[in-house]
Amino acid sequence: MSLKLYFHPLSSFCQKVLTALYENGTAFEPCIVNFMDEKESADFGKIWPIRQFPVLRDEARELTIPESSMIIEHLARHYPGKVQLLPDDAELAFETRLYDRFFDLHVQVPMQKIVTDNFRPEGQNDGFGVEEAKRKLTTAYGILEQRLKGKEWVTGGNYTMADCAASPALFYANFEVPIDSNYPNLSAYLDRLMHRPSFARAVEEAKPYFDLRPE
Ligand SMILES: N[C@@H](CCC(=O)N[C@@H](CS)C(=O)NCC(=O)O)C(=O)O
Repeated sequence: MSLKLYFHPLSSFCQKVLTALYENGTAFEPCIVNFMDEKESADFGKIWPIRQFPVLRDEARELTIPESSMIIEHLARHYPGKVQLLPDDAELAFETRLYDRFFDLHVQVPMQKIVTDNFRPEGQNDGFGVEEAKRKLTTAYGILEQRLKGKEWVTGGNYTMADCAASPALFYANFEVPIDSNYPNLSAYLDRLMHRPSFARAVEEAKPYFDLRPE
């Protein structure tokens, strides 16, 4: 098989890429990496020394691609399917990248800050940073609430890479700062994302690992 994905089912950035793969039924070999296992972690470090997943290996092109957005762009270009994850139209492609960046940098990053604080050694937590991250999430929700008015997907009528980015970002962020009745457009959007079969499948596959998440 030409494509190999190094990932973990619980990881939000990995779920973003899994959602893109499932959208178009793209065949790939799943390679789950367990960072708790020293050897698996060291072996993965030989593939991508930064040691962050997801990473895609395209054997046919002899390419190793890190970064979730770059992986999805690669899939869109070389393994296209019925769902155009990156639109041909230059303006729509720009908006897709813009909102993909927005979800990664302004939702995923603060969400990760809050979640990973739970794994810090005792006495080394960063309460100030966590509160700041919660404020950033609230600001991001406000922007998205306006943006999503009258829109099915974040760039309009078509589902794109930006919606793949939104899915795990909002799914996990909602546990940290609830997307409540102050955000009717955003919560309806999250509901649509959750019911999209591609992301629903990624969540289902993550469920066996949910007890690894902090309470
Ligand atoms: N910018 C990267 C972020 C990837 C990322 O943060 N991955 C996390 C899992 S969700 C990870 O590998 N964390 C382990 C670490 O940073 O040591 C992307 O878009 O792929």
